[in-house]
Amino acid sequence: MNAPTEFARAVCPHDCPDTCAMRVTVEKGRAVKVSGDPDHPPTQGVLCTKVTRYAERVHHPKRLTQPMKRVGRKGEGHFEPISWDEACRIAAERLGEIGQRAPEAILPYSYAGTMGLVQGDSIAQRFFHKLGASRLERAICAAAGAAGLRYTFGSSLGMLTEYFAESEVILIWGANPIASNLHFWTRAQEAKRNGAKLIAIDPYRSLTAEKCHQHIALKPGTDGALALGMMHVLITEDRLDHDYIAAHTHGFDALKARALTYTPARVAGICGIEEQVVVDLARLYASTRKAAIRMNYGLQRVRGGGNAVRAIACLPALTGAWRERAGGVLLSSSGWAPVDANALQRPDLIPGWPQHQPRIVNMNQIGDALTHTGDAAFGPKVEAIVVYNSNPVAVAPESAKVAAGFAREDLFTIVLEQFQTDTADYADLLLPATTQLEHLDVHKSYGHTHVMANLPAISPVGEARPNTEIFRSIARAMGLTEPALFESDEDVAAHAFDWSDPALGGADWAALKREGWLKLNIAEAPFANGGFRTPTGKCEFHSEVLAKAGLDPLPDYLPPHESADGSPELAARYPLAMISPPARNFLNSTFVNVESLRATEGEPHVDLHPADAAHREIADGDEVRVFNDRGSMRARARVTDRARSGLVVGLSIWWKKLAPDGRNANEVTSQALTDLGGSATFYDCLVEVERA
Ligand SMILES: Nc1nc2c(c(=O)[nH]1)N[C@H]1C(S)=C(S)[C@@H](COP(=O)(O)OP(=O)(O)OC[C@H]3O[C@@H](n4cnc5c(=O)[nH]c(N)nc54)[C@H](O)[C@@H]3O)O[C@H]1N2
Ligand SMILES: Nc1nc2c(c(=O)[nH]1)N[C@H]1C(S)=C(S)[C@@H](COP(=O)(O)OP(=O)(O)OC[C@H]3O[C@@H](n4cnc5c(=O)[nH]c(N)nc54)[C@H](O)[C@@H]3O)O[C@H]1N2
Ligand code: SF4
Ligand SMILES: [Mo]
Repeated sequence: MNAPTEFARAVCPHDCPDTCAMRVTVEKGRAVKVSGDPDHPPTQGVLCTKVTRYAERVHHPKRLTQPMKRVGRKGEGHFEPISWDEACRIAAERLGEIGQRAPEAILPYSYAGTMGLVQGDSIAQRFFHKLGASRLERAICAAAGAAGLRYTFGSSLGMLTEYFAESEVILIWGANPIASNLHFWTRAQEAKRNGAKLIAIDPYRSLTAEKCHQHIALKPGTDGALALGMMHVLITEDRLDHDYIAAHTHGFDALKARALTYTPARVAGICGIEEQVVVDLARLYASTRKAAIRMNYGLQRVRGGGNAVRAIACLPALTGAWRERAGGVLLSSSGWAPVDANALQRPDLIPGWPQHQPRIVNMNQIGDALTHTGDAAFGPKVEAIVVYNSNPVAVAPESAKVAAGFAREDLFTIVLEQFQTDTADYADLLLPATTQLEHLDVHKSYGHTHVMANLPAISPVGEARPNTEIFRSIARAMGLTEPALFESDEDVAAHAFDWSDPALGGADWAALKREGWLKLNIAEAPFANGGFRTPTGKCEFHSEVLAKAGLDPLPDYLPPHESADGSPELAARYPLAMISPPARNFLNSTFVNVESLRATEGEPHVDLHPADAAHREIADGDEVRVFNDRGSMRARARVTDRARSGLVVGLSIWWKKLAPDGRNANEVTSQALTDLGGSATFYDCLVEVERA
């Protein structure tokens, strides 16, 4: 299957559903070219623009290549090089001392700089578990949606991407695949050429929405209501698959009673759209079983995000779309891969586990956590933070608080990074990490159903080390002897999956390494005959698990925290809803420092509707100030009807220090959480805009 190697085989490590297979051309020890593997079915030989530039990033002149310690004041970003021995000695001394006295005062902070299971979640977790450190709730992105799927299907499961090409109707819901899920877009276009109708549901006319047949520009955070309104039409017009409902769902009568309260007229009012749009959408959706929904995470970054995903996830079971491989819904496919999280992360290493459970800090509230002085409820003040695979000073909400926390002189901060990010500026110890071309890893995907192996293509640049090796080095310097901390990357990778799971078809790590990827065995129409992974084995419209937790067992619409319905007083002062979804040429805050990509994005912009601009005497191209009680940022106004009225859109996530005013959209976003899953609410944010 795979050609012999004049190239090395790698996997795109980024937090993107596509998890592309890459070919790396190496000359004299340098990666000179990275391209999409034509043999890998999901990749089809194509990488996105950003990652085509991966070699430029790997050999970028500003790569961190030596361990460094802080010389100036916190946050100034002045460092001097030291040896690895010295760096590990300092880290071991401080973490050792704090760990003896108050282990929970140590907090790891990480997210998806790499999606690799080895460099992401393995030795690092084992290390912090062994110390008894605080645990991090990794909920900055997808936790509300994951919870919505878990309560409805039992896990993050959905339609197989390839069959969207055969769908007749595709709802692209809270998703902007041209920017953030390119290989799905290819399938959607295939379907479009075959006559499928594409509908975007998005408050903003995104790059994707403008290429669909219809764009439904609802108010942000109102998707749950729209889904319930669709159900109202499906039920009152009897466009239901009664057999599927009887055999494979749980709680239809209760759901029906709930949905009947969401008349199209009521829903139209909540969503800010025409009543007929709700009716027509439901009718179109029910017109074929080859009706597919591609949700994405954009719709769940609001208070009601978990419920909205749950409501939408119920739709294919009502119409029986699951009977077709080209019908159903996909938000994440990650639950199909039999990852052995316990083997990777070893929670059993926690002293006193499971009776003793160290506290959990939600990463979305890192601003509050780092500025908390400690009390009985919170536990000890955070004295040390170790950041890897993340750039919280740029990406976490309510940035002023985050920066204030990191600026604490009494906080010991270690940052493992490839570049000197906004967060790295606050480090006491800044440790150089390898990139995907320099280390070994193993991947699942949340957009397709292959598992993949990434083998190093080049030696580490400078003195950079893989995350795993950095934690092993610190553990050694601390005198720890737990064997699990010193397992090789290869051994960790070999145990990343439960190889006895039938989805892996009897393969093993050696086979995965040899082949580069393996397609999981999953039925083409995975829920045609039920088989959901919930307690009832059915698609749970009504969830006993939620009921037992004292939560609403049925999906519902919850108004955003910050909206005229949710907080009228706030809405009177800050009438505009701001969303800050990803810019096409950045990947979260990664790539912002690659000059060619930053040049394409230009400078920070905010898009606002002509009526909202006129009202504020703002002209296209004016410099504006976006603000609320939490903070402010400056940007260049683009006056455009891409943004529906009442909406402000600031494509993100800029490095603060590369923005003209040293700020980004997270100055105004809030630390409030979603209904389910404790997720971030980046798109639940009221602001005002004025000419600067
Ligand atoms: N180029 C690029 N690709 C990326 C990323 C990147 O930064 N850049 N980030 C990666 C990551 S980490 C993730 S999580 C995904 C994110 O990508 P997606 O999951 O697609 O999510 P977003 O881009 O946050 O939002 C998608 C769309 O939802 C819209 N939206 C915002 N609020 C609402 C709402 O309340 N309702 C509805 N219906 N729509 C809403 C936005 O306007 C946006 O057009 O992409 C990944 N891929
Ligand atoms: N306003 C606003 N804020 C948002 C969002 C939004 O849409 N709007 N999106 C949110 C979402 S969906 C997400 S997922 C988060 C993303 O937040 P993060 O996961 O923090 O993502 P990045 O900003 O890409 O930062 C990842 C960092 O990891 C580093 N890195 C990559 N590989 C490695 C490695 O192997 N080792 C080490 N040590 N470092 C590595 C990269 O250099 C990069 O600086 O941001 C969230 N923040
Ligand atoms: S960021 Fe996504 S689309 Fe781009 S190469 Fe990586 S996996 Fe593929
Ligand atoms: Mo994300």
